[in-house]
Amino acid sequence: MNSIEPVDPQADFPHDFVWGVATSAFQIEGAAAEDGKGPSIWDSFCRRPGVIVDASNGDIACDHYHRWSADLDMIADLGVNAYRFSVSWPRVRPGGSGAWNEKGLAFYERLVDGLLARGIKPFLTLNHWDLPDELQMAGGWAHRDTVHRFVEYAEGINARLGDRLVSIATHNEPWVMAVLGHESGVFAPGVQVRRLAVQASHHLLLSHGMALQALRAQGCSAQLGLVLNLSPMHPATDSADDQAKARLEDGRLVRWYMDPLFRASYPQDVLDDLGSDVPRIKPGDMQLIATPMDFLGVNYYSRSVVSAAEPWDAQARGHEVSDMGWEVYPQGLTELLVRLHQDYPVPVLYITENGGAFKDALEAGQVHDPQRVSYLRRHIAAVAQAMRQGVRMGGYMVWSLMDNFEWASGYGKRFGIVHVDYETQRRTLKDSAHWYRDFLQRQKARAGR
Ligand code: IFM
Repeated sequence: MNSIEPVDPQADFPHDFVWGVATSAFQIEGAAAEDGKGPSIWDSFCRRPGVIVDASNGDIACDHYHRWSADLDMIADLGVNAYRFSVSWPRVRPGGSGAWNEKGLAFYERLVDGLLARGIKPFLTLNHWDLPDELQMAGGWAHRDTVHRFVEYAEGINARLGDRLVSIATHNEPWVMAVLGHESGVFAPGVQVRRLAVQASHHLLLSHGMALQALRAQGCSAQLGLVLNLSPMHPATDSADDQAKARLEDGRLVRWYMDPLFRASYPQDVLDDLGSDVPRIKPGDMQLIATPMDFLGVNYYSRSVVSAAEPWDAQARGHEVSDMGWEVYPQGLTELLVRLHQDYPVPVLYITENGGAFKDALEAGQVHDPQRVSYLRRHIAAVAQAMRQGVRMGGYMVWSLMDNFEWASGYGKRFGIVHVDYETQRRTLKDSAHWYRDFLQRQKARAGR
């Protein structure tokens, strides 16, 4: 089956399903050194020659720090009932420890209150990659002290905003921070030491579990969870080599996170493969990591195809791909969700990110992006299909609300359903935004019947 095109995916969604759009602080806020914000590892990383394709940075981005109110109006206009955003840790606690920055906290307070005033549920992520630089200088996520700094940060945000939040996710995509940040080094902090990547992943998971316990001890009423980037891992052929490699890659991407969170242990095959790079784990760590969550967020973009011989190129094989070169494979989302549901005692699942970068252009005030419309429609249908197979889903969020800083790819890759002209900061709803709004309107009409 190559595509999922049900006539009416809406029929499957309950009236209280959460529909949202998502962003992250570093990718949209700008105001990199304003109102007391400290530098993050991404501010520093962007200054290294050659690491960002277009040599850009997050200094201005979408200027959301100044345009937040109009942006919230735009979000409300889409008809979504939720907005997923992240807090910039160095904006609220510039050095990662020590003094808090009142102006930074006040910004997020305005944002949360602004969402509530517009009837939109705030879904907050604490860590979407922009660690305070000062903590990196002390060892960053590879250093156990950062776990304790993160717990303090989580407590501070909860004390200030927790009573008004619907959901708090501790981390966004720990695999990315660990592997791309510390093993391949293509993302901040740009380290290339596998042992440190593995240790960083353990500390991210540990800090997640400890933060959950700390927030619950504070009486936090928001739903608490974590967001993982997950994909089905398919062997390129039936050969034993391809199958073995796919199994190991599944271990590194999926089971390395799901097993500790839901079984309090790391997968043995991955530990065996790591040899002397296994993480240092203290007694009690695994139980802390497995602290029960209220929800699990899943970010899905594509499947992975694994070949022992050479990298598998979807485009060269004639498959539909996005501008990132990622295969468009909606049925992989159903497969992934059903597998999580069958293999683990998962709580309610949210699609916290799903979307595509496609080349699009602003012409005569319009942006026609049929590929993105098709991508979203087919992936929403894939979620509906997983629900029909018994998976408990709480919501779906489009990545992303608007074009933004796509990390090492700079500003060239556009994921938004809203186009951003970076010269003027003018926002224009793409066809996909109109499509999503119409879809949500029909959804509301159904619920009202
Ligand atoms: O832009 C990113 C986001 O920050 C995290 N998940 C994947 C997106 C697309 O690459």
